[in-house]
Amino acid sequence: MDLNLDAFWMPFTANRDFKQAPRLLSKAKDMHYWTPEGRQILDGTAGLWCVNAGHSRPRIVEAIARQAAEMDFAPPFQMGHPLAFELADRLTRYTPAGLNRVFFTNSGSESVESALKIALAYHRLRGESHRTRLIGRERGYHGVNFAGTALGGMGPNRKMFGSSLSGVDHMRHTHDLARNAFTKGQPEHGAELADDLERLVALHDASTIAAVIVEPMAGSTGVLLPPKGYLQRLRDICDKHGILLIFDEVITGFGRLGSPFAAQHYGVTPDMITAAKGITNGTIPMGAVFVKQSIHDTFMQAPAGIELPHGYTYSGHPMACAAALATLDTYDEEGLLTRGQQMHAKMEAAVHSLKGLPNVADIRNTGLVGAIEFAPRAGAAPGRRAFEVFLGCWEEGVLLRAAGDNIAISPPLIISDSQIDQIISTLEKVIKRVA
Ligand code: PXG
Repeated sequence: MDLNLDAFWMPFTANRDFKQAPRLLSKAKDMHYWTPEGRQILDGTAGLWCVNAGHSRPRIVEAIARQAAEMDFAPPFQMGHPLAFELADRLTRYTPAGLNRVFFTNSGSESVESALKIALAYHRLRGESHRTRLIGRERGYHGVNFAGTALGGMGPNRKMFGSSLSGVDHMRHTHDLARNAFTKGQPEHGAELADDLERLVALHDASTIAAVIVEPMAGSTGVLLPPKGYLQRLRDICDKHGILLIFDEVITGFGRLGSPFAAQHYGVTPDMITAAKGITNGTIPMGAVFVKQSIHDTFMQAPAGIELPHGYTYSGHPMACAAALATLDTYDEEGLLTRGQQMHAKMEAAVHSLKGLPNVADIRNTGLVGAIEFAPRAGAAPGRRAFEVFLGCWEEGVLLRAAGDNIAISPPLIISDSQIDQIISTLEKVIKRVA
């Protein structure tokens, strides 16, 4: 193929390495991708944790095409179009009770920024404008905009960008190989790490803290499940001190764990949920913040006028709304938002069968998610071994994702038993080969 690769500065990519040996995808259907040369690749990552119903599903394709012809765009400020209202209303059938107000964005990063701004504005409207501090957690990922970068807990993503945002602090992460390695499902140990929030309250005073944001299950840093009791303890501490709790469900939303949201899966209800990715099955960029009605109502009691000076040109874009409604129809028709529960045992047995292979330091799983953690290779760059496993699987026709020293498995929720077996047998072969 005669393709000049120079101009496109690729995101989160080792551009020079990639352009030496490109990995290109040009077609997709259901569980598979194809390369421009026609090689078939099994999608073990649902694109990038977003194509939950599988690729190029007819209902969604048709809805997008129909909407593009019907009305391509409508201005979202001081104007509206019916699909955005229909979609917001429909989404509240899936969110935890009480989180029934919806603010639309175009990505996970924008959902995070929007939720944090809503938190600050909420406290201000209640006469608590001193609550400006925001708390994240080590090994968290909240996208790439300034607040998300500051609140995230991945060193390499932060170090290039100066101090980014002041008034931010972090709790410790919950990953504890010494106590929890090779746990199936939620780890037993670590609920007490939620008490880090009490320590931060003691340090900064609760009256300065606006919100805490955590991923209920951390995805990008290698699938870190919450220890049993941890999320409830965070909820209790937030309640005690008037701090808003935000669950970043950009990855866990829309069925990844076997419930519509991780909040339901773990039985803990936050004050806001940030979402994106699976909302449109990855087809048209869209994100959303699901907000407790009581928070929203605080804004509606303010003096008349624009209640929240925030929003995007493409908030509630008609094509994204059409794609999302068709996506929800597909999820419903095929029971995909709870399929992770039925597939959990199969997935668990499959990934844990890799225990004992060379350099496998930990294996984790929940719903249709798995992770294999490798011991770092002495003297090599961090994550090198996992990256070589990723490359090896790609050569063998399976797309997985390297995240630091981990390989993450997050297939479309339509995956079959035999396709799970294909992922595992490919991994077994490649792990044995990569020393
Ligand atoms: N929050 C969370 C929890 C995420 O996982 C974002 C925010 C940002 O979303 P956008 O749409 O702005 O990219 C994400 C994104 C990986 C991987 O390999 C995960 C994400 C993005 C890219 C790679 O795990 N999640």
